[in-house]
Amino acid sequence: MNSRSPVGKAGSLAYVSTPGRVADPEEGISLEELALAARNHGLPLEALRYDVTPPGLHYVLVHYDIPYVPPAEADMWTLTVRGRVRTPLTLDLTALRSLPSVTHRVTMECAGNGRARLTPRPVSQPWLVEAVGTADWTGVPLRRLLAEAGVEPDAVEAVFTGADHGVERGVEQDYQRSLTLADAMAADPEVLVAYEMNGAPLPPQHGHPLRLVAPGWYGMAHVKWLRDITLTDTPFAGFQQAVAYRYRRTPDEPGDPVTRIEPRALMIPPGFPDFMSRTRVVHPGPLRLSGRAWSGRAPVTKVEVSTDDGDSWELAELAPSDDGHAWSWRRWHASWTAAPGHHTLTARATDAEGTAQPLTQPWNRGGFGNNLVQRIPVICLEP
Ligand SMILES: Nc1nc2c(c(=O)[nH]1)N[C@H]1C(S)=C(S)[C@@H](COP(=O)(O)O)O[C@H]1N2
Ligand SMILES: [Mo]
Repeated sequence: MNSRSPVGKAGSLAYVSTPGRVADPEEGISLEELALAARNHGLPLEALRYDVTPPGLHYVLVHYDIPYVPPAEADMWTLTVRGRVRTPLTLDLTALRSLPSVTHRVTMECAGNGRARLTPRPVSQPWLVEAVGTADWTGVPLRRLLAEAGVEPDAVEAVFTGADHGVERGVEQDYQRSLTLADAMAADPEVLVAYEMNGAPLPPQHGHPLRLVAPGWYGMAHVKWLRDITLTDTPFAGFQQAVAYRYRRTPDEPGDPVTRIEPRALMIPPGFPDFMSRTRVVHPGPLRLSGRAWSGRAPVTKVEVSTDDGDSWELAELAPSDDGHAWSWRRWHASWTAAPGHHTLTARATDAEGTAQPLTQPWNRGGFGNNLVQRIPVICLEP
């Protein structure tokens, strides 16, 4: 594999992995992509029908190993809150559960969603469009915990550390991400330290027993297996913050950080599948096209649907916005009368900030934020 190269004596490890590799357009899927795809999984698009994604169907992305927490020890899991605070806290799960809790319905999406459709293709988890899910998360508002600890005036960021651990560019490290103090303390969207998903303890792959939930943010911000929150007086420069998750077109530029979820609409593939030809099959006549749309920047205000590969667009009907669920997807539908032949179906979301999904791919080296519209090839059979 050409993804490993020696680091010599400088590092304690005999190799470094090379993030940000871009596959040669001629190159087939690599073993590292197969290894990633074998442990992570997406949402089957037919499950877009559910308001809240059923257990096991929410997408999963883990960078390292899923930490093992013996069931009998979950209540003893401790979260520390320290750094630039007046009173450092150590809270076990029982203590966290005894604090006032809130539940937020949140649509979460991996920043790498859409990566596998890019040309050239960045070598990483090869998502098509399915790295998304919606859950009801219950926990303690982060701002309440920070207020309890007492934020020092010179604190600028909160750094979140997970219990999982791996190697990035030859250096052993924990999974860590930060939020600015303003984002961490915001009332809307309100960041949660969550211990329940859909009314039950978090499943192992979703962060058991504790995770961060940052509504509106791409997945990487929702730190799983959360064990420490440290307030710092300088911006955090860790790997997952300053090196990975940057919009870069060349390897050396610093790049803008990956933050909020770009708008996206997905259609539930109509009819039934012919996986070998990557086509959906429908019978002629009236059909209801439906799906979900979301944006982590502002509420979705418009979904347009095309049944002729983007030549013409029609407004879809959006389900009424549910005030209590501002950070979860909205249902939409449109009607179509299918006529025999080949068709390409597309849907396009626009949010309240006026940002619309692009019709050409927004390429970058990491393959982040590719919210290019979905295209569904359909064959309509003869009557
Ligand atoms: N500790 C830790 N937190 C993590 C990750 C991780 O690898 N380790 N992956 C992040 C990424 S990139 C995503 S997209 C989301 C996925 O959350 P889910 O698996 O619950 O859908 O978790 C985030 N939180
Ligand atoms: Mo992700």
